[in-house]
Amino acid sequence: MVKFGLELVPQTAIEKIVNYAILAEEGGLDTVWITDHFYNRNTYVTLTAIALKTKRVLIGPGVTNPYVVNPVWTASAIASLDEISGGRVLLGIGAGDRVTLEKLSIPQAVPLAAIKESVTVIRELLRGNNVTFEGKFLKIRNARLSFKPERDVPIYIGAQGPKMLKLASRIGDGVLINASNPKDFEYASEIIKKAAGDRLDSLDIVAYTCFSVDYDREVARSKVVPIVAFIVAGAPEMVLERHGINKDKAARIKEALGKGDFKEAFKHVTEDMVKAFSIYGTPEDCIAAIEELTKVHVTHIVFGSPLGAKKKKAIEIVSREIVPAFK
Ligand code: F42
Repeated sequence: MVKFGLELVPQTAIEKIVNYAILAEEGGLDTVWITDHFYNRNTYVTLTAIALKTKRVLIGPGVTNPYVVNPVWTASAIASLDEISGGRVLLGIGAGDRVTLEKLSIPQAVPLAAIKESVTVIRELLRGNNVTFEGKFLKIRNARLSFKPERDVPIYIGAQGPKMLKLASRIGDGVLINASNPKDFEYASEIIKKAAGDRLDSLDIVAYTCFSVDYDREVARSKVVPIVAFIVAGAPEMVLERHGINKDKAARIKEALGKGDFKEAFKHVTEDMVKAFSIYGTPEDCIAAIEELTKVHVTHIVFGSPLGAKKKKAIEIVSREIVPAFK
């Protein structure tokens, strides 16, 4: 059965984020993911607050990265969170958002090695092992946690590109794919199937969607436009081609965003862009779109930003009308 999760961006007071997580748990969702960007409220502080106020839902960073946060620190944070949540933690890790890394003058060097080595080291530390490691990205001598979780914590890897998808399928317990359209999952699942081999059945393939629901379709649509503008501006050419999006139109949006002219950028977001990069509309529209994703090997849907005009209302609609349609 398909699993459901909620992405929360800690841009608002932690108390509010915790209340959304409680709503998600009460509404029958399986997972809650907290994004990680240094300029928002701290991911682990937010997750700790959620851990203390929830009982069942699985929680984790979605996703942290090994450039800003040293993997040994991540291992310790995840083990601590596992303890305080009663064994409900998932770790989401990825190569990091390039724009954010640039602000810190951190080059996203050797991202494949960075993820592979970090996952290896974090897993060993979480198993209570003593780690000495000499890699391209990480060099660690005689490191060990003074405590450890009582189980193997599942590790999910954020991946979009072909090489990262391959790596994630080989070493991850799950793959978090930032996409909302079946075409992207058809593409990804070909790579995943080949790379995962025997592990395919146990691999959790997650659609980390840009999602917006409202009884008024136009209201739902208006909320995804700004996010879609940023996705289009950052999308590789191959992805634009996959969705038949005109490169010049995408370039116009990128240029306007670069100048900070959001109104101009959003004006150029077309219907094909919105359809390619988001799930939006009435509950029925969203159910139909999710059904399409389940046909292309997606095993887990994460409802991501913006969710809707009002987050609380959107989570209630998701819990009451969308999730039950799949149970
Ligand atoms: N990033 C954040 O910073 N914070 C978040 O909260 C966050 C959430 C999130 C949720 C879901 C998700 O899927 C991604 C999310 N991200 C978040 C983004 C994430 O951190 C990564 O940036 C993203 O998932 C990585 O995307 P990607 O698979 O396209 O990987 C990049 C690095 C890439 O270019 N991959 C290429 C590929 O084909 O997969 C390979 C690049 C390559 O070959 N590199 C060479 C190498 O050796 O590694 C050398 C390159 C060089 O010059 O160093």
